[in-house]
Amino acid sequence: MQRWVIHVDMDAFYAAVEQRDHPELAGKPVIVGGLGSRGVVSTASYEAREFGVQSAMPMAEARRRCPRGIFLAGDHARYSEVSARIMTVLSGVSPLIEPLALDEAFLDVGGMEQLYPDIYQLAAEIKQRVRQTVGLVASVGAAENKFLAKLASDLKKPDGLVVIAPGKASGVLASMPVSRLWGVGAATNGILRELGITTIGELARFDLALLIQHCGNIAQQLHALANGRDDRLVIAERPPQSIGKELTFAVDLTGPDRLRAELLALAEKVGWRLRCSGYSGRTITVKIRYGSFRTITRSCTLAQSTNFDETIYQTACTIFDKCSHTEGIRLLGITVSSLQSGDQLTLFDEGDKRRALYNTVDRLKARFGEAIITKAQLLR
Ligand code: TTP
Ligand code: MG
Repeated sequence: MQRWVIHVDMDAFYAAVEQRDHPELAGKPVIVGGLGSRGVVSTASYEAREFGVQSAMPMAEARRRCPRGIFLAGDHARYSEVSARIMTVLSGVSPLIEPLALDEAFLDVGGMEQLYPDIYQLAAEIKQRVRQTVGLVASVGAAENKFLAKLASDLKKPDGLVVIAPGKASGVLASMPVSRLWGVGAATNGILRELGITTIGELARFDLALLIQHCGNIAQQLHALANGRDDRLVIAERPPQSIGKELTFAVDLTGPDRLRAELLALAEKVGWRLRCSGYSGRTITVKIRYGSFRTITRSCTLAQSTNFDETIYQTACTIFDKCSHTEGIRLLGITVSSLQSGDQLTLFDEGDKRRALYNTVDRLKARFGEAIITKAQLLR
């Protein structure tokens, strides 16, 4: 069976999220990073890259190169949320997904030939699903292994789609500098240069025994990569144990209405996180820390797993009502555990209607941020 690995990497990820959420920034040089005197650039939109602005560059240098740039501190919670959404879309393509960073992942798609006429169409479908769901552009590379797939996703950025067909790697690699290989830093680069090796093609043809003499342990790996060989497997991420959220209040809270409103806000956040990451769970746990710092956790396990805000909220209220209310409360938390992949299963029509409602709500949240829509009770 042909091995196929796909690598997905979002274009100018942080900057693209900012441009998507603030349409007035579209087409402009947007630079996200530390705005303090010693800040560095996290990323720059492709418009800003034309001015020579790059990741990891001191912000002061970026301002010199691009005085008309729009400089933003960024919103990391938001990027994580968008990332979770992207990973869920990718998990829908193949359960064998290995996220590498917020904006990139490997997918093992070997054996999916029956579902797609060819690998190019599968890669195109992934780009389209990501664009439809989160409104952002991904570059995608497909090849017979991880190394080549990652290289491929980078070849035609932005908005790239490159397939390196089996056996065609040497043509792509030949003239690339050896620094493109994993494991080649400044030191190894120096050694290779002394051996007269600057391109991957030269390294691929170099005598392995001689290379081991000069580079030691890493030689074999480098030689294999230079020849387009990479045996590493795509390792699927293990599902999380639980998903939750807790909140410490500025002053200790009392009064059932106020505390129930906090539970509702927490339930809404936890439900959204579950749905974003494609899980539902059966065990709901409420954590209470009283003003005296005494802390208790109480759980309840449902017959069916859920990721619906209301079910989480109602269960949390039932648990909460059974707890002591003689002191003010300093912290409240809700956690959902006993997780399983996928949606709440339900045999009733009611579940389908609610699912449809959540799909609409979640599309709005994914597109415009978590705060765009909330329960009327929470609008105070
Ligand atoms: P990258 O995928 O390396 O960069 P990018 O998505 O911004 O641009 P492209 O892939 O189109 O070249 O990194 C993903 C995000 O990680 C990036 O948007 C910001 C963050 N990041 C940093 O915070 N510091 C860094 O030095 C780098 C490289 C990335
Ligand atoms: Mg990227």
